[in-house]
Amino acid sequence: MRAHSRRSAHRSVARSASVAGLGLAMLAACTTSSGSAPSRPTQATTSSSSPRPSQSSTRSSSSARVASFTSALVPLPVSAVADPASTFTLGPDAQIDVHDGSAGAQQVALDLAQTLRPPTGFALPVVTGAGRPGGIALSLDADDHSLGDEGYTLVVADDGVTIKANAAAGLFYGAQTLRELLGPAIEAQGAQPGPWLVPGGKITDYPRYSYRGAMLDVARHFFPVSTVERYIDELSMYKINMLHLHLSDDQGWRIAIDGWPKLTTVGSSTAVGGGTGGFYTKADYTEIVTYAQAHFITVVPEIDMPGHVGAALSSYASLNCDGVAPPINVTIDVGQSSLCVGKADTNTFVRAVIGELAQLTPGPYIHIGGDEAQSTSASDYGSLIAMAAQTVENDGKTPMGWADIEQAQLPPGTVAQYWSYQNGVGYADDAAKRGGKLVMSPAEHVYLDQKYTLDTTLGLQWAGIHELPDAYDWDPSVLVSGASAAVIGVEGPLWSETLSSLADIEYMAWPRMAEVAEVAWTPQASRAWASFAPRLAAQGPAWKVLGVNFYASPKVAWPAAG
Ligand code: NGO
Repeated sequence: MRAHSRRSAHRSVARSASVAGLGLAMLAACTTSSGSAPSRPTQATTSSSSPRPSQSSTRSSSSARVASFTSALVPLPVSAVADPASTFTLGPDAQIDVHDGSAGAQQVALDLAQTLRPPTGFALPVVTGAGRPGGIALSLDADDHSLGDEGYTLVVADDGVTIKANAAAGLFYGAQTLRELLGPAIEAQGAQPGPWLVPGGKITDYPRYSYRGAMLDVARHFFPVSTVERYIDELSMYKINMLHLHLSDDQGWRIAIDGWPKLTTVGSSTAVGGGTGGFYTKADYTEIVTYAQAHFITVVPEIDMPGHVGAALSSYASLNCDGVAPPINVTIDVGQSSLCVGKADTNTFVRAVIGELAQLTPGPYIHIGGDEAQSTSASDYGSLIAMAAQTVENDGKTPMGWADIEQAQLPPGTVAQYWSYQNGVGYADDAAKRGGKLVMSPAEHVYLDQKYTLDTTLGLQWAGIHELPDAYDWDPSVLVSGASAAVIGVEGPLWSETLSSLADIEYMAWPRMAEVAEVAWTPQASRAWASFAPRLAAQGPAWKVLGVNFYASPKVAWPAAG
């Protein structure tokens, strides 16, 4: 399957930065770019297990790794009951049984096999059947409504692992949990010595929120398909299910639109600081969408309007009120561009772009931006956003926008993305009152583009300095009082004014995106930094094996190089 070969390709690229053997030695976290701040003002019910006795001298070296059932799990499951008397050993004759042979379960089984085969060196055939002792059984007959479409149960016994779910997404998430239980060496591309032990117990798990998102700004700097797919690989390990792509801004337009060729010949030609541009062809975009789907991630495309639209204004003079196309503004100043509202060409443009994106996008949402339109009058803003949102609705999708869109008349189901700037709370309150939904991206917690410390070379700092645990220590349901029922989830935006490579993306995203993932998945009552920090530390060795350029925050006791 295509997704699998892609994943392998990315993993081998990643491993070129890795190290020999188990790949567990420290990788220096390096950064390559620098940036400056814009002028924006600041404003479980889980049970623990005791260490398992090692069963042989060869296993004793792994006993620490399997010491506790949940010690490596991010996000923390809803319920995990250890069975210290049991241990499953994945052996050379193991097979992956797909109980009902359905296509969705088959896809998950093949994906899991693709991950497990290189490090184990085992054949791990995927077969249809009821589950043979010594193997991994996947089944879609969980028959438990409380699990929903994304939940799963995972039982680890001496004689096998069984993952059950109501839908394929749940099986996929169960498989991600199994990866974590197997330990970091399972992420390696080359054969590892094993043994492959899984601590015994039972997990019952399902997400707190249905929208668990990451945003990638591919407009300020363009990132190729392979980089986006690599980020998808990483996000999917943490049960993230939405990828919001910020496809246009002042500095660049990043998707081909039929009938508007200058958006790419002109609008995509550069990036922040005058750097190299780029754009996705429709085939590229479809490839990203398909790759994301194979990882149970839905793409949310964003075209920002009526502000943050400089690249389009530079491409087509007719979109400007004075009929003159300005040069592309490659600075990171905000609020200087606006579509010419009311002009026939503007309406034609907005409808064409939304229509094509709706055609290309299988997911339910089209994001229309709507933030920081400081060069648009209030009445123009209201009419443009209302028209764009209605166009999305007419095209069969649900409109989504930064919470500022609450200044306009919106279709009832429109999703507002709270980012806590200026009147953010007021807008979020308005969204809840009109019966809309909210995705929470408070800049002071989950803006992954903000610096970790004053010394961080990459990143901005208008929303503060975000060391750990800033992205972890908050509750999405209480930021806007009275709006908790409207909250459908959480998203970690990664703006790219200062980021221009995969290494930059990874450095700013990890470990903070893992914090966001647990905020979005795990019940609030089960979350505590003291429990999370050691589980986060356990991700470090896996990231090193995968070659992920994460920030080794001093707030976490990362395992020593081994
Ligand atoms: C703001 C702004 C973006 C910037 C980002 C940088 C929103 C919604 N609009 O967030 O254009 O890139 O901050 O942190």
